[in-house]
Amino acid sequence: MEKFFKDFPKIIYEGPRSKNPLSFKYYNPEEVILGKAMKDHLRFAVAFWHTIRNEGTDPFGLPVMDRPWMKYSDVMDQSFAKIDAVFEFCEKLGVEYFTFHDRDIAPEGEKPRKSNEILDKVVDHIKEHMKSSNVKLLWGTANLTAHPRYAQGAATSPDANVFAYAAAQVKKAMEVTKKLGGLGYVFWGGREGYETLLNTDMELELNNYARFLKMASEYAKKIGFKGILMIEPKPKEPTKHQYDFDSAHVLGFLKIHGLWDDFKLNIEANHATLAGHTFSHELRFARIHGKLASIDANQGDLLLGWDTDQFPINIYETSLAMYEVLKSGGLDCGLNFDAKVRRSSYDLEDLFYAHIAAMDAFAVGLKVAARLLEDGVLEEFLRERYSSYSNGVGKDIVEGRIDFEGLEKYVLDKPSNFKPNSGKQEYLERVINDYLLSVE
Ligand code: XLS
Ligand code: CA
Ligand code: CA
Repeated sequence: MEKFFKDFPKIIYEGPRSKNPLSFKYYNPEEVILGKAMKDHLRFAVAFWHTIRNEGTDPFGLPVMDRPWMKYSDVMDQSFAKIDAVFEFCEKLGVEYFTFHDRDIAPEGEKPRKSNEILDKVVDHIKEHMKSSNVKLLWGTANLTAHPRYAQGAATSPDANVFAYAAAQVKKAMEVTKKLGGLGYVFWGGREGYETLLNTDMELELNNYARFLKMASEYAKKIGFKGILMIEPKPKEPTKHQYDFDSAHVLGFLKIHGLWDDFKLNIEANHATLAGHTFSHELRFARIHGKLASIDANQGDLLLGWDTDQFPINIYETSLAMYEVLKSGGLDCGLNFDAKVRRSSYDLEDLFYAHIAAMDAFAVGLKVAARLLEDGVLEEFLRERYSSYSNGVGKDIVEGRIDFEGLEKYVLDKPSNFKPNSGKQEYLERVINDYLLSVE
């Protein structure tokens, strides 16, 4: 078996003062934080489509990255080499999980039956690697966006034949995910949306989307898949409007269609900002509803209006993200680097630099969030800010013991110029900076 990363050392923790760019300064996998090893809090995953498949093409440019595992002319040889590459890369990096779409790992055949056979061969190759490796599957998914038959959607296609193709593809992808012991399965509705309402039966499409998801959830139960089924919100791109717009849309959709207990959420940072929210907002909304299952860890560029899928290096963001994760009691799955190196970062070593930077950024985030929680600074502030709901009229409101008439009576003879205490935003922002600046 060809070794693709033989020129690189195993990446290890060397501490903040190390000058070695191929080492972790903060990610110390076995270090225990709040009673759990860092690696178990974070459960990092390498995304197959970006790290292994991406060759740096964009709408204006040809491939620019020489990836030795892509050089094989025989498609099956290439598929096996890509699997060899992901295992070798994860092992070098000390990342224990990866994620994939069915079509990332295996090409499509001339009929779905043939596609399934090809996929099975590649899955057997993955299983072989898993026998001697620590590397596991975080989650699997099906690519329902690339093939021309999905140009107008998959489960929300105007054509019932396409619905059937998509169902068959997801059925197989779920079987394969189960076979590989995936912790979850992701549904991302990339083309489940519309370009114009003029040609769209929105009511039928939404109902069909719900029917599709119900069938998927029933099939998961039928085959005994124990992983978490997740929907990944994204507001737009490739379509103008996507039905799984953001956490709130998706959770509302699940409620309306009786799917609440069947799905949780996989939140991606870049999709949050595309929806006009912060990453923390999406995590918070998922978390307070008990629906935060996994994270696609990346970041966007606020000056660009599309999904740039950059490696997450902003420690302010990773700290607030890990705060939500800890408050949620951890993730069912983990942190998947749905991120790609920039087109001009075409060396193999850039793949290492990118992942190392991102892993360190989340390790810092974890440390900061753990200290914030231990010290209870934000909790204490919130307790104080909302204290009027713990007694008196506030308690009556919260416990449903008072109505409009009672509330009118309560305020009628109070001075009109009432004003609550200051929100102290700048004070809190400085507190966060203090924690960031004192991380070790
Ligand atoms: C695309 C999505 C996609 C999902 C998996 O924007 O992020 O990659 O994570 O289908
Ligand atoms: Ca994603
Ligand atoms: Ca994305």
